[in-house]
Amino acid sequence: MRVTKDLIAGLNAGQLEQQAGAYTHLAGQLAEGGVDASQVVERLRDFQVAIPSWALGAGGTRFGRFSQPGEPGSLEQKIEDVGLLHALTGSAGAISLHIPWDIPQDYPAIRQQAASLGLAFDAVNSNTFQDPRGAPATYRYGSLSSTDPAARSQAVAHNIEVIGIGEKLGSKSLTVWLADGANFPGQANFQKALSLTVESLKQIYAALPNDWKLFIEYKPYEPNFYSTVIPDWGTSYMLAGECGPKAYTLVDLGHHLPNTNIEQIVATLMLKGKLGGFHFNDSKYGDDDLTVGSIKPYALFLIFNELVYGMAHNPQNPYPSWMIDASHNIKDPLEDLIQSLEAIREAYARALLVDRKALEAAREGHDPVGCQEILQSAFRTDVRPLLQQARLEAGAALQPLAAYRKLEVRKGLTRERGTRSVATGL
Ligand SMILES: [Mn+2]
Repeated sequence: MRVTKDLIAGLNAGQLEQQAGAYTHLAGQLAEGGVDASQVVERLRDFQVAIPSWALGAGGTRFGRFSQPGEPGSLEQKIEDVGLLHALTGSAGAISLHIPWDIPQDYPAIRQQAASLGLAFDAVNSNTFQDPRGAPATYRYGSLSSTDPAARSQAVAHNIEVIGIGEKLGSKSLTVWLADGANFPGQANFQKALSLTVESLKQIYAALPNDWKLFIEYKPYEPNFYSTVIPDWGTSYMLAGECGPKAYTLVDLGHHLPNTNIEQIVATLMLKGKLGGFHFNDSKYGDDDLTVGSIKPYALFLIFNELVYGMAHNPQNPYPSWMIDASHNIKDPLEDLIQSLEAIREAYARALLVDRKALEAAREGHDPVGCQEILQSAFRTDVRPLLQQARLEAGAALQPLAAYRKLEVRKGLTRERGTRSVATGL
């Protein structure tokens, strides 16, 4: 199924006048505060977020999984889904593959399909949290940190194989997330586990092409509940430093203990030039993988406030790689992703509206009330006309979710794929 530019233009046609009015009104208000709305729109248009191949089927919990009708049953269908998202939103211009769930059979055909939908290949993700079918060694007691040399070398070899697959697709980065850790006090020798992890990561790093980056993701708990080998940004930062200049920390919003000040972590990493990648989601208690912006939109805005500052002031930090890492148990995954993409751009737009000169002056003047007013004035702005303008200019839908429903995309996909198609890998 394909959503063409003509279909979208047809849906937009009836809303053009209303959009022009809303945009002109907001642009006028922003101009009074010295903000050029067209520049914000341009930044929004350029902001592309990768969709992971595992977010296109319904997510499960350890209690069960409820499939959606018409789930993508192959890599080609997953790319097709991301193409649909990109056509509707103009902001999902990349796909991130998970290996071994999505190993391509025909590389030129896969590349050609993605290119025809305007999609690039983002970071490739390795998997050493499940035992590969028929593999001689087990990850039951860890992978890169395992005390079993066979498990370690199998995990290192897998990561190097993933780099090779990514090279054939045009990816430029590898994301490593380790499930390694311990469930009980005394189970693991912390120092030994960390040392072995460094050693393994260095072997993977040595196989990294020159123009690639290694992203090291951290997580405080789960699936292990007592300790995790890379539990926090500090450990990830240290490991990245030990590997070398092509290694970076990856921040996943759900991989923090409740109430962690994530925006401060972002600021520190960007100052040090080590924020490589970002995984968006939202959560109430743990790694809940809920729709971005559904629980804590103000926290997301504060994070973007630091990202915007960092991107403007920290040339030592490369442009981060953006990805959504969320999947839900009961929502239609494509609707869920449209909502997430909207929330990300909304937070970004609001952060772009922060009056930084006034904020800095209020800080210097030791005026916490003024600082709060400046931040919240940007946060309270209804930026939807800016997001809509960015989509309009990109040939995407003014109202992506409404368009998705009006075009009955899920119905169309179900017709093509059947009601029993189950997303591979989940
Ligand atoms: Mn993640």
